Amino acid sequence: MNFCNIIGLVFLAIAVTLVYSDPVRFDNYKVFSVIPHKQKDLEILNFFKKSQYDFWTDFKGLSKGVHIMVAPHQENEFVEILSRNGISFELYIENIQRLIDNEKLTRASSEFDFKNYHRISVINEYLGALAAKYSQVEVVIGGRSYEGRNITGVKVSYKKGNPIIVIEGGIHAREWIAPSTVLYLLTQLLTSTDKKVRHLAEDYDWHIFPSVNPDGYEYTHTKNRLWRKTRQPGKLCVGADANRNWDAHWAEAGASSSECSETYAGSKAFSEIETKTLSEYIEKISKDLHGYIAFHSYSQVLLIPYGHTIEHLDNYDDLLQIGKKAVKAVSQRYGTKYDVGSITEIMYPASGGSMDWVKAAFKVPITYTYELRDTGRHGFVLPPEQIIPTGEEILDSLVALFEEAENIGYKR
Ligand code: 0X9
Ligand code: ZN
Repeated sequence: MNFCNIIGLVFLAIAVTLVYSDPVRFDNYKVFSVIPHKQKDLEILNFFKKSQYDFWTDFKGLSKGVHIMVAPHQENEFVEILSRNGISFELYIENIQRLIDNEKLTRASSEFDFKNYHRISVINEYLGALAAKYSQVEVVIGGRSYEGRNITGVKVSYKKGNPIIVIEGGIHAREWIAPSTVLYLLTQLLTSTDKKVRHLAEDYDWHIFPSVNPDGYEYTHTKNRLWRKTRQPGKLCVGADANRNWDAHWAEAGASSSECSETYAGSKAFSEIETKTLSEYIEKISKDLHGYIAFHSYSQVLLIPYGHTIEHLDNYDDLLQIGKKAVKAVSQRYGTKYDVGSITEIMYPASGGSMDWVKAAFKVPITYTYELRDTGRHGFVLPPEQIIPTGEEILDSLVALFEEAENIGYKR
C-alpha cells in the first residue's frame, strides 16, 4: 500500500468516526435546583456559570430556583461550595441518561404518532401526508438551515381573507415537546369537531412550523440530546442561540458574545440562515399577520414581549388580560399551573428573540411565547406520555386566548 492510500484510509477512518460516533451520554449527570436568597449567592451562581456548568434555567430573581446540570466529576465541588455557603438546593433529576433511555424505549416507530418524539424526516412526511389528505393544507418552506435542510411547515386556509397566525416550534433544538405540541395543535385544527376549535381553524389562516431549527433538532436525535443552538460552526464552537439572533435589540440583554455560550447571539443579527430566511418568509406575509405564537420548554409560563426591557410596551395590558384567560384555561383539564407576564419580569432579560422581532417590526397584536411542561422534574427530557396531555391543555389555552382577544376587540 502506498503513502497516499494510507493517508486516504486514515481520513476515511476519521470521517467514519465523525459521522457515526456514538451519541454523548449523560450517565449520572444530575440537575439541581439552587435557590439564591442573598446577593452574595449570585456570585456563587456566577462562579458556576463561568466554570462551564450547564444552566438549564437562568437566574430569575432572588428566592427563585435556578436549575443547573452537574456532571459526575463536578458534583463534589458543587455540593461542597453550596453547603459551605449555606445556599439551599434540591436534587431535581438524579440521572439524565435514565430519562433519555426511557424516552428512547418508546421511540421505535418510524410512523408518525403522538406517543413518540420523531425525527425530522418523519415529521416532514406527516406534513406532506396532511397536505395530500386535506385540500385546505399546503406544504410551505419557511426557510433553510445551515446544513441545507428546509424549514418545512404548512399553511392551513379554509377561506380567503383570513388574518394570519404563525406558529413557531423548536427554535431550541432540545425542547422536544415544542414540535410535538405544535403538531398536535395542527392535527386538532384539521380534525376536531369542537365548535370553538373549528372557529379557530376556519376563521384564521395558519402558518405552522413545528421545527425551525432542523439541524439542531436532528443533532439532538443523533449526537447530543441536550443541544440547544444552530449548527453553523464558528471559530471555536458550533452554533448560535437562534432565539437571540433576531434583529430586535440584538445582543443587548441576556445574550452572550462568546461563541461557546448557550446564549451566543451570533456574529451579527440574522447571522444564522435559519433566522434570516424565516424572517424573510414572515415579512412576506406580515401585512395580514394577526398573531405569532412561539413554543419552547420548559417552566410553564406564558411570556409577553419584550425581552430587552422591563417597560410594558405596545399592547402589554391587553396581552396580560388575554394571557390570564389563557393560563386559566391551560389549568382546567389537568391542573397544570402556568404564570403569565413579560419576559423580563417573569423570566430574565433575553433580547433578540423571534417574537420580539415580529412584534416590533410589524406591530403584530397577538404575540406570545409558551414555555411548556414541566417545571424541572424532567426538564427538556419530558416523557413522551406527556405529549398528548400537553397538546390537549395547550389547545384549550389557545381557544381561550383567541376568544378573549376577540372579546376585547382584536377582530379577525
Ligand atoms: O431563553 C429563551 O430563549 C427562552 N427560554 S428557554 O428556556 N426555552 O431557552 C425564553 C424566550 C424569551 N423570548 C423572547 N425573548 N422572545
Ligand atoms: Zn427555548
